[in-house]
Amino acid sequence: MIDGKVVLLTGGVGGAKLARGLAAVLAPEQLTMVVNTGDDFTHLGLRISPDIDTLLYSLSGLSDEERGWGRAGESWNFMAALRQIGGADWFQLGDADLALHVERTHRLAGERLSAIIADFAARLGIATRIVPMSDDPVATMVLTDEGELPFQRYFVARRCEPRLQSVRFAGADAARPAPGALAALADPDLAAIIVAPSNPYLSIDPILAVPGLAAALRGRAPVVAVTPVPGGEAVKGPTAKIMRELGLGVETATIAQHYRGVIDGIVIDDKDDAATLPPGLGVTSSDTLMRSAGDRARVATTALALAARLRR
Ligand code: FO1
Repeated sequence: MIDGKVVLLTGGVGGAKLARGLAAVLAPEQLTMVVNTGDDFTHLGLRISPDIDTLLYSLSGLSDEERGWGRAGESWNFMAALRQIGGADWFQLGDADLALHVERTHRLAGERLSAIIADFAARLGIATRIVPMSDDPVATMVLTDEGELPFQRYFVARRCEPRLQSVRFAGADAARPAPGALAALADPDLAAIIVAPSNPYLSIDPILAVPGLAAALRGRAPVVAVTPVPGGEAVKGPTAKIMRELGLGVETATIAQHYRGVIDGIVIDDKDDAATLPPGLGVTSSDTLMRSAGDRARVATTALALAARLRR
């Protein structure tokens, strides 16, 4: 496999499959996941961290695989009762999921998000480190033809229907990387940094927007991305729609161009054309669709093998 430590940069639903693949093929102490928190927001007084929670549920086997977020076998009594008394019902909070948000919000009065998540992960039996990109608040804001919308208003309430014009990450300039993220990137044994096939514009860019993190990525170990648009199609979610709205070609070459200066290599899909990629990148090709545990492990191994090759 690969000797040394691995850092995964990831969002939620799109990245969770590769996260599971890496967790399956690496020893827990080899892997740190640095997770987007630009989607985090305060709702009904509760602090919600969707991408972190998606990883917590995915890696502990509690996730609803069909929906992609939240817990399997969830009940919705809270939402029904909330609706009855006129509460905001555009964002679904399952009864069991609610425990995570209530406890996180309660503990945030005196603790850092990264410490709380480390504790949740340990209690859910997850040995891999899950680290928020920052303990400081960063809020993804989407400028659309309907005006500027906070991320969850755009993504969930408006189902990504407004035409996207640009994205900004409020608070990112002043955000410091979470200590665990910096420590993982400064580890002398670091062998690979993998960029998950999450939405580049909404899930990975917020991580890269945290100033100290972007700097800490450079020159440490090969950075390898996995395409989120195999064969020019997004597997799930709005990546393809957003790319079209930004006037970009929906293809892996556009993603490689977007990550220029950040990545050293890219795992493209067998359906992609390597000839269209920017020169100078390490490239390997695979079937990148991850339907099964075997697929997830294969894509993880492919990305790690490319990083190992680029390290030599
Ligand atoms: N996504 C939805 O499309 N609708 C929801 O009602 C919703 C609720 C929700 C609650 C907790 C949580 O952790 C995630 C939730 N998500 C929901 C998913 C999430 O908001 C997005 O998929 C991510 O932010 C994008 O990565």
